[in-house]
Amino acid sequence: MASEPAVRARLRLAGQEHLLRFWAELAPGARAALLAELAPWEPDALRLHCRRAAAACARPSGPPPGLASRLGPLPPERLGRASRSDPETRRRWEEEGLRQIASNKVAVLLLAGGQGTRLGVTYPKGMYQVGLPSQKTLYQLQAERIRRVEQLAGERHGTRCTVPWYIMTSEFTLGPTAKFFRDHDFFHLDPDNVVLFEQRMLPAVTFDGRAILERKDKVAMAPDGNGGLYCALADHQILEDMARRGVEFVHVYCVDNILVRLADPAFVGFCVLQGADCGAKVVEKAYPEEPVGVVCQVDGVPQVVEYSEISPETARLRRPEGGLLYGTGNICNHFFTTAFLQTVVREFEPALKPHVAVKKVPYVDEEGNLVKPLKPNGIKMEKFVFDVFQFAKNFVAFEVLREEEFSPLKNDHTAARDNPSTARRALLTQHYRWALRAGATFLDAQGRRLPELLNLPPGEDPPAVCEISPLVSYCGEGLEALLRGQQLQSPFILDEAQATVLRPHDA
Ligand code: UD2
Repeated sequence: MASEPAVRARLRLAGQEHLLRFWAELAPGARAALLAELAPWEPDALRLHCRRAAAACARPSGPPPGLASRLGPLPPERLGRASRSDPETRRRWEEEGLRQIASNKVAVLLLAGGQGTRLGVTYPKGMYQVGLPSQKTLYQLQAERIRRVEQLAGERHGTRCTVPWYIMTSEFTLGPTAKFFRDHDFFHLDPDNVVLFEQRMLPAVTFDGRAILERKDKVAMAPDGNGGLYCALADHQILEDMARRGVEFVHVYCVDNILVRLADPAFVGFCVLQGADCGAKVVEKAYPEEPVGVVCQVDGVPQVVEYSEISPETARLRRPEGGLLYGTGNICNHFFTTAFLQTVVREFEPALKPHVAVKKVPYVDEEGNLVKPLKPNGIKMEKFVFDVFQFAKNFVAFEVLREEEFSPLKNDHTAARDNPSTARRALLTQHYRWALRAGATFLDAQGRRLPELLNLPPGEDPPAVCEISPLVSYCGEGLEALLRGQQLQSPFILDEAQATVLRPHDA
């Protein structure tokens, strides 16, 4: 264990000796904890981090100057459209995806290191449940979709296959996530195929470049952004683990989209058949200010411009035929070949530029009082997962329908959009639609037939409550055999037990 004088000397080199200013009054346990936190920091790296943060923050906020003139929409040949392709083409993509899954070549990787500040919960977002009849959490829905897609691929190709689940956590989310999975018996997945690993943390810094103490014995730290993935892959030998399992394709996704299709065979198949090394699933943006990045080109190179970095004027530009010029919305669902990830980790990671987020960071003042600032006072530096797109040799985007695949849970109940109610409604509306299409009708508690509305106005709840377990249907498949001609009483849960009751038995 490093000694206090040694750590102090290193902090002095980095210009951060103030982090030890309460040393004299700390108890032995607190001293040890603080030394353990500070000892691994390299003085040069710490100095550079603090300087960079202050310098980045000193630059005028808003989009980088001149960005608008360097932007262009993604050329059509890079964009596949799931909804506008003929059924035969879609079938080919799906077949290819299922074939790769059946050969154990596909893994999913969840980015779950975020703090979920906007949702306002103190536990990891994946543990949140939005109030579905089944009371399933986001993690459970995801686990069940993995099991179902394994089953679909296995049945199609007569094999037993595995889609390993890699979960990137942070200091905030690792412990509770690991416990939650253990407490829920890994949702019946083999624990060997659920790999949790941790991203790095970085100190939050004041506007004049000083790391912030959140307690007398603790530095304010924040995860290094979802682009911290690439360092974390190297830190924990995740690509080596993938290689051992024979994984060649990885679906990377963010935790909060209740409709996420894990290892989506159509997306994977499309990317593989296009020979892509890197891909992004997109939806048409709902409105210019929607908080999703825009998949586009900067100086002719495919990239994502994040919602925080595009100017309102650019975001509002329209095509001559209507529709947003930059309407290709990133939904944080990415495809990577493991070969591409290896190149990124080996060569390109250091070239990723951190982005600046100015936040309210609680701190202890000179007298040692805890202060909860009312205005932003600190800088967090984050890398973005999509900033590696620029290094791809063959980048493609895959457009899907929002109502089928995107409803993120970002905010608490007080917000108008992307909150627990909108997420719950999106899932239940989708399942109601699937059931109607499969030929079911719904009755109310008194046995009266409920209206059948395939096109509900936005913001309206479906006339009947219907929840379909991902273990029964991954994306609406297989329901006709169970539901055609059935009169279902709302609320209706189609889980595995119910499916057994409904399944036609051979005479
Ligand atoms: C993300 C995308 C945005 C859009 C939107 C759609 C990025 C940088 N931005 O924005 O373009 O696609 O999602 O919903 O991807 N995370 C970590 N470690 C961190 C920070 C975040 O793992 O240090 C995870 C987080 O747990 C979540 C995902 O990354 O699963 C996205 O993070 P977010 O919800 O903060 O991103 P958001 O909504 O600003």
